Amino acid sequence: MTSSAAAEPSQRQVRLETPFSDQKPGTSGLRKSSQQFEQSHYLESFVEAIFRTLEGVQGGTLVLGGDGRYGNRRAIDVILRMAAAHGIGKVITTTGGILSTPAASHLIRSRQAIGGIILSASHNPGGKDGDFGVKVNGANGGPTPASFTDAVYECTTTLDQYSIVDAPAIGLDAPGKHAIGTMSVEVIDGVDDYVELMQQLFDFDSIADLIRNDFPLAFDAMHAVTGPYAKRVLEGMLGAPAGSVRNAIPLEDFGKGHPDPNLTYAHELADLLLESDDYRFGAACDGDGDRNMILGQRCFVNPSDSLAVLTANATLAPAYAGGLSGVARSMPTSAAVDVVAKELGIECFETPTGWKFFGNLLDAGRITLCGEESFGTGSNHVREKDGLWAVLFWLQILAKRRCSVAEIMDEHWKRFGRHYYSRHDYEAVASEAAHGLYDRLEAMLPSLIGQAFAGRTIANADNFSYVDPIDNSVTKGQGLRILLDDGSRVVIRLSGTGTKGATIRVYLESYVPSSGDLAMDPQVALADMITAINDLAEIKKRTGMDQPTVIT
Ligand code: VG1
Ligand code: CO
Repeated sequence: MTSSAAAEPSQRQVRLETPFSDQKPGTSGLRKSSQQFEQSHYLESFVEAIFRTLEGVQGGTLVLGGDGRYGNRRAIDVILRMAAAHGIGKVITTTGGILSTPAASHLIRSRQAIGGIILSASHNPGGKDGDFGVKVNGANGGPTPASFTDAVYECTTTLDQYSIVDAPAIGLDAPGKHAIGTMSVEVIDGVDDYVELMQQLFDFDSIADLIRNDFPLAFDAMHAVTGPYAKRVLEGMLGAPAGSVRNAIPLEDFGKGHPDPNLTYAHELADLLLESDDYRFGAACDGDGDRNMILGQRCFVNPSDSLAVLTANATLAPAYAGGLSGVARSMPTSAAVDVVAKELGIECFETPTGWKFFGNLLDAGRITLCGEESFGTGSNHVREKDGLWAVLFWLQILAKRRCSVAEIMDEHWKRFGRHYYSRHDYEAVASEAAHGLYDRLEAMLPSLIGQAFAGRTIANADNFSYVDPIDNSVTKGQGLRILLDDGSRVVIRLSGTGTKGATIRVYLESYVPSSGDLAMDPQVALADMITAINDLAEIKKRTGMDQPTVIT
């Protein structure tokens, strides 16, 4: 452990010639290219607005860390010096500045911090030519609500100066206690507390026993933040052979990869599981460690199904042995979990896209598990989705049931029926073309009701809006829904996390009861709806793209 004495910092007010006009956070924090973040005063402007908006700054504790991407260390240095200038009492940061999003959420809660700043653009590529991002979490450990991020944005649009102190950079190479003026800085290992929490939730002995008995697994950390966490847990504690965790060292540019755990960007892992019989289990996490992809031998688990399976099998994990209070899913996530909730007799909520909408339900104890179709699952153990937690949950279920992933899926569908589901992403579409497509479809919605669509009839068509059941806040414009008379549906949204042009997301879902054909390829099962929405929304014509960039 190292320690350094309080330096004598000198405080400066830095004037801004003109405020920035583009610091509006999206679905999950402010995401821009690394180059935009490198403009003079750009990061400082956003951080100043955060400190002016966050409650409890004077003397409060702040958690700070990131996914290790290019810009992480510089941002930590700047934020530490700005925190000192704003009267923060203590900052908890981590060795190498490495801290996953769920681990940050846990630290905020366990250390009674006023909140945290997480440096990540999540699943977006990193490096000098990639993206950087800043997320702010509140005292409950979860993403701050729109009322907060709107206030931060407002503040940036008129900002004329920011405060910072001059002080030498704090060494992040080893745990230690430091100070900048009267503000203390504690550098801790960002993995320790998180691992302890996982041990409380799951039966590590039973999982270790599974892994010891002919259960080869492959985990792809995608050169992002989960490498050190997965190495410690899977190889160090649960006995997976060395090398089971791949791409385990976090790199500033993620090895030039796209740290998004799906079949396109994690195709090396997908090939290992889907094209060979060498592994029983495979998983990957994203840049900041909150997403997960689950694979079995020749079996891909759709994230919407994953949430349903975890819900149906929750009592196999010690943390959830007493049952669940309720569950929630984002609107575009399939209704697979709804069917399970109904059978369990628990509440099921439908929220807009983005983890911040689960916070109130979790805080109020109304839900225990929640998830999104975008490879995000989590529980009330933190206030973020949690990639490695989901992997351990699956391993826990497999350790108790001792069957294959494919068998779990087959049995699940035989019991509950199957929600055929797919998401088609059209990435980096010219902004005007994407908005034109969206606006045109939105204008058409009222006239669609009663019309034929993919051999069914459109029962309803609207733009999803949400009333939070806890604080009654209203969130409008959350995605265009075309609901068919047999329960099938198509949803179209524009992404709020992309940084290049616009990304159109098309979500397709169709339910087959347990008596129907449960073994189809989803692209085949949904083919008529795919054609129908292409025609209706003129997707090919307006984007100039024959195929989606990513199909999940
Ligand atoms: C996407 C996903 C959404 C997720 C968000 C943040 O948002 O669709 O479900 O919550 O990313 O995920 P959008 O607006 O691009 O569709 V991540 O792992 O920041 O942390
Ligand atoms: Co993420």
